[in-house]
Amino acid sequence: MQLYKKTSGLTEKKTHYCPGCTHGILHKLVGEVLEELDILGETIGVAPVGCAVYAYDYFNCDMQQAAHGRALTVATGIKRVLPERVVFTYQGDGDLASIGMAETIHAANRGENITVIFANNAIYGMTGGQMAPTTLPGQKTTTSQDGRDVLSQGNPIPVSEMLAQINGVAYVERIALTSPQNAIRLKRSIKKAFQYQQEGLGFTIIEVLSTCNVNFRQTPAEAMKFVDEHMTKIYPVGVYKDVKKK
Ligand SMILES: Cc1ncc(C[n+]2csc(CCOP(=O)(O)OP(=O)(O)O)c2C)c(N)n1
Repeated sequence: MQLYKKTSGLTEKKTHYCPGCTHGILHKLVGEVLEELDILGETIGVAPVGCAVYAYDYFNCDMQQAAHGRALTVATGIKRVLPERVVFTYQGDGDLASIGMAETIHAANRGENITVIFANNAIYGMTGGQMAPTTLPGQKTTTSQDGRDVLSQGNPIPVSEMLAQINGVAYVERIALTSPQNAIRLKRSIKKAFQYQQEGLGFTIIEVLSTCNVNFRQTPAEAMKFVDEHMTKIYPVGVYKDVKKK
């Protein structure tokens, strides 16, 4: 009896992700949703700059690469030219909330009918673990070696809370990808976001609290615990906006 089958939503290419990193699991969940909704042939994804830069090699749908932070601008162009296509961006927190913050807020404010998969690992993973706008207070990174000091470096940016205030936004949820149960919940939410897009309801974003065990200088298990015990305190999980539940 076959219990598990690799999703056709991902290509056969082996990913380059570090052991313990959650990008791979997140790719798998998005791939499974695209397969289950039977939209692989009509979906266009936009890959970020960051650890997920090679997402264009992994998702088994049309993909476009954007410059760092510009994924939502590129996705806007694609969606407006091809409104019948399902369009998503896949972005890290440096990409979406630092260099790309203006693009993020304005795409949301315009109510672009796009789905955003936002991997928030509280750090710049690809470039060696520098502090991101999402780094936790006191968190040590290569550019905050004594821990993030909020007096000089500001507080972590709460992306989901901020975007939930914007009229053009249809659905915002934050989930921690730290257990099989949470992965099941996350997959349900990703599916809902794509379905809202299919219904033309507007901007949808799923913020995924993720691990970067290598740059956290932790084991994969410790990194999961860090997300559950520390990240979720600063970034509480939950649905921040759902236009269907007013
Ligand atoms: C215009 C520009 N500025 C800076 C960089 C360097 N850079 C590449 S990836 C990255 C950070 C990526 O971090 P994040 O988006 O959080 O993704 P992660 O790698 O953690 O998944 C930076 C600063 C770049 N490639 N282009």
